[in-house]
Amino acid sequence: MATIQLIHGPNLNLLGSREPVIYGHTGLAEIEQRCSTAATARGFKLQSMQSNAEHELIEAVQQTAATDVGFIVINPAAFTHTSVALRDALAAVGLPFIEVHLSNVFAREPFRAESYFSDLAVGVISGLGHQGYEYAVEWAAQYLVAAERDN
Ligand code: CA2
Repeated sequence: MATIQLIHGPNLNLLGSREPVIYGHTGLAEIEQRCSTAATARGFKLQSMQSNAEHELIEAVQQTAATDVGFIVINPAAFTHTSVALRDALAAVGLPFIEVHLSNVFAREPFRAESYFSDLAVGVISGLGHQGYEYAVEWAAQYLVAAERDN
């Protein structure tokens, strides 16, 4: 069974401790635990990483090519709006991915409505808080079940 890779971009290590009105009260560890439970319930493993450094996120994406990762769930955070390099890494690896945002990026400053990832993503979830990650992992698991069945 494949692995689902969760990738969190810069400043998301602060979740649960700052700006709860925008980003909620749930910390990264709890989000990862919930996603892991959702993946395991469907027979998949979940790996998770967070970095504040663009090159580490790029390396994490590149490394999936040498593993059994079959799907990526990524919140690129501020790199959503700036990083051609992270976009290129996802395009190069070619794995299906869902772009997740805790907040509704379309209801905030105009620059947050621009993403370097959305056109490559299988789908985008924005504004559903921490549950957005769980929905994405659920969807990824169903996608992988169907892909394994059809192969
Ligand atoms: O809504 C999201 O998930 C974002 O990806 C979060 C990014 C922001 O730049 C995007 O436009 C939308 C910012 C992440 C910062 O995370 C923090 C968490 C807690 C406290 C402070 C920042």
